[in-house]
Amino acid sequence: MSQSVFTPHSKASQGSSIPPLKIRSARVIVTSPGRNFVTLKIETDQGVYGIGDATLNGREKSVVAYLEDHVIPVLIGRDARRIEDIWQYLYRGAYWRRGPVTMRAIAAVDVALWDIKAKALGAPLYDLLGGKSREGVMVYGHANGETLEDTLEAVGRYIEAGYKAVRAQSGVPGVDLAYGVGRGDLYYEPADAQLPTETVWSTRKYMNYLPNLFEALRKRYGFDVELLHDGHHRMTPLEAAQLGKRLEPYQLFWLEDATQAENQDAFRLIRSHTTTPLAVGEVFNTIWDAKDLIQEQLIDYIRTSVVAAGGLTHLRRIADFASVWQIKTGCHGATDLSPVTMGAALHFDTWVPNFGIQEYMRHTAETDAVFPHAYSFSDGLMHPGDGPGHGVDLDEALAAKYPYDPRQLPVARLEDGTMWNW
Ligand code: EZ4
Ligand code: CO
Repeated sequence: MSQSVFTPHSKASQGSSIPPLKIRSARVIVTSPGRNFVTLKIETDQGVYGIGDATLNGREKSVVAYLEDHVIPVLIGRDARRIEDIWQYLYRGAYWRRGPVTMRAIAAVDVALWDIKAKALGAPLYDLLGGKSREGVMVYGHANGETLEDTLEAVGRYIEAGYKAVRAQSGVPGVDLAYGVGRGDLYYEPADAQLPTETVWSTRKYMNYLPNLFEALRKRYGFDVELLHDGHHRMTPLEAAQLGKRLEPYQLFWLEDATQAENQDAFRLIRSHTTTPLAVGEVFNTIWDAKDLIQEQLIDYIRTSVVAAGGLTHLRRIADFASVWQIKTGCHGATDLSPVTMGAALHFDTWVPNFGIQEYMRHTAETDAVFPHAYSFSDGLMHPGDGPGHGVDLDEALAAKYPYDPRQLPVARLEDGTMWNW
């Protein structure tokens, strides 16, 4: 490490409004209050600390190793104020760029550093990003049911609870364990077993059924509520185009992950056949995954989250790039993203000019207790809180009572046994 670049008391740092904040320690805490979360805590010599989320559902320990073996050793002694430089160091300096493990590790550091800087300034994180652009963050909840009637009722409960937007997923007749259908009403959690649960999928049965669900939803609840749906990468591009067309009368807010997203070109075909708005990107981890989708305006919402895409430093770069084509944000917010990511995302959403919507799946009471947080929900909107930092903490003593519980996400096969996209 070059002293001239990283001396905490260098001349360049004098006169700054924040005193130097030398990173004294960084630790990874794994806890499982209902599901697994990986959290990074960075402490400075000034006593200010920051918290970042590094959870990668079903692959938690790989990020723990990446952080402990390769990231934490190079953080010690650095000036926590230099968020951008540390981001560039971790991204460029690794040589092996991108990927879900690397970018989640970088995200955890980045979010913890933004938390530290905001706390040191005594400001809510949204003020560092550029201040409030709105009074509240519109979120969508997850309604699901085994049958069409169950799903209709579940959507009704969200509307009654004040939600302005609801994602509807339903069991499909003839398909066991369709994506998005929980065993309890509130806490859908797909990572359910030590070895992946095998599910069987039929796109034909799904496509025959889904338009009936949205027809029934519009009949019962009208057109004021926003309705969303997640295809979870199951359709081919042409099937997705057909489904998008058939859903047009029901005016969805978006159809998410209509097809697998590795090949950005595939969305050109879908786009050329349907005006149903398209959202994609919860599995993306850098701007490069979405570059063509954005600059060819093949999507309407970019789903990439703070934890997946290297933290706030990179996510805001994606959002700014998307804004040129009037593409809005729609951050992933499933329960496998910890309350730390939820808090950071709500500060981002409060600032980002091209905000679209934020996914919000409620965490269990045990998770909420382990991660005390300032954010709150009222009348369909969420608020990040106005205290310093991102407003989410970790109760380490309580976290220690919930040891790691290895679980993996399911897999999907077609009816003839062919491996498919879960
Ligand atoms: O399946 O986060 O839109 N939300 C989703 C999620 C994902 C999980 C995977 O860990 O698609 O429910
Ligand atoms: Co999704």
